[in-house]
Amino acid sequence: MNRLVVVSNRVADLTKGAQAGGLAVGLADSLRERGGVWMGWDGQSLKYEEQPEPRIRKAGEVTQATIPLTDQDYAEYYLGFANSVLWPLFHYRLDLVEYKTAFLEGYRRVNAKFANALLSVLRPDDVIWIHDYHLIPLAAELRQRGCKQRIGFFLHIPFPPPEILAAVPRHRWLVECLMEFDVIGFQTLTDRGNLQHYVEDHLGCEIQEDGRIKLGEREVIAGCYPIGIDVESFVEMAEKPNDEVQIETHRRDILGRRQIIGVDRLDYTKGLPDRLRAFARLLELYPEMRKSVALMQIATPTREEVEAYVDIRKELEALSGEINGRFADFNWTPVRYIHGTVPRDALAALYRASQVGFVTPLRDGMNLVAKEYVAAQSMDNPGVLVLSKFAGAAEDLHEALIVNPYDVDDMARNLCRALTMPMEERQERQKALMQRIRERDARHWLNTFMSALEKGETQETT
Ligand code: GDG
Repeated sequence: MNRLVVVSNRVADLTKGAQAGGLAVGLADSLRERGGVWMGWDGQSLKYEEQPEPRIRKAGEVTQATIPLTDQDYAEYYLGFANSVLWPLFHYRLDLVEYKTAFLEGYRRVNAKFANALLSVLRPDDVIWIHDYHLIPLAAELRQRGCKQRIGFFLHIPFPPPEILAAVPRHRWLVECLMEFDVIGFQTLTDRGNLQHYVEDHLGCEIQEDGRIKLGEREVIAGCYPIGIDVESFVEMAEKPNDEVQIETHRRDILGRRQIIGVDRLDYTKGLPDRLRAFARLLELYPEMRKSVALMQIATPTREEVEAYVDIRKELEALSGEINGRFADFNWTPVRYIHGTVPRDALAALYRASQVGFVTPLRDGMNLVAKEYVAAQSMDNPGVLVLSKFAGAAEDLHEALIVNPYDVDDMARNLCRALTMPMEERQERQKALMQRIRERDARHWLNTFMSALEKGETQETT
């Protein structure tokens, strides 16, 4: 087996259990198993003239190589092009895109730095797997430096339709950079279809019967590889008793109360304001639900230096205060809004202790929280997943209650349906969902992507 070299913007700390962010969780699970090299930014911004050598550390079977960036890189590449242009654009939020030429320059500069740093680590027979929207030009930079290795790319977030992509300057260049990879992986068929339409319309490419994209002499595999979780380790974690969560659950049981749970990075793509409104609507439409159900929303801080994230935080704090002000009683708080990070084992226990998992992104590549919620349920008395139709996970998890995250009444009705669903139906749905997430777990994701990258297999031929 060739050595696997993974590259992503940040490298997760593999010695720690708690990681917020789907990419870190998905990759850490996969790499721990196979071993290899993981390269990325170390999270520091320093002042330097000459690019420093990557810092090398071992964590079990994984060698981590990290580099610092400068303040200017951080502002232009990370906060700028990646998170103020590509992130909103790829989530169909043209209204939030803030494009500046300096951002694009910073993006190219940092991708060149990543390429230089990688050169000192690479061996000729490595296979390289690059992750996410921060590093789209990296294969092109590596090719310019003579790299002949096979290089794959996985996009963790959605890929927008051509009309949306075309709103950003240099969109054609971005897609041409993508075409320098040997394999491009997407979460869903919709995302893959969007790229295919773009390359047919704008680059005059041909899509072959087996799904390969032909651009002149080059052939690129574009496939759909939905990311999964390490189901067994999550089940184990959820089954382990957690004293603090158990005491809380016991108190709720005595009072005959149920809990709806939401867990997200505090991001405007996650549909949080309308989620809170839907919960308030539930209490309005079904007064019998008052005092018998509460919403726990964990919102993990993220990208706090980008203005749109400051706005969403303020909006949510105001909304949860408003709902509590309107409905709370001396012994019942309808919304528990937690702006912070919860340890992973407590999170698993909280999912298990909640009768509804409420996952309502406006647009999401996959959404691992949906899969974690399913993995954490007990077959004896499972909870119900209420899931947005715009999460990549909805392409797979049909037995969830699928909702429109823009329709507050639809979400409220489905919350009520979830809270009153008979046991037999809950068990049937849980069984089917569990089977699906087991079939498409983290290992399956890694294996299918790697067979395309190492053996050139397309899904149409497997
Ligand atoms: C991107 C794409 C795609 C969250 N809060 C805490 C915490 N988390 C963990 C969750 C989950 C992960 O972070 C979030 O993953 P998601 O998939 O839900 O969302 P993104 O961070 O936006 O991830 C997404 C993913 O990449 C993978 O490809 O699914 O569509 O946007 O694992 O549990 N973990 C802990 N404490 C928290 O407070 N320990």
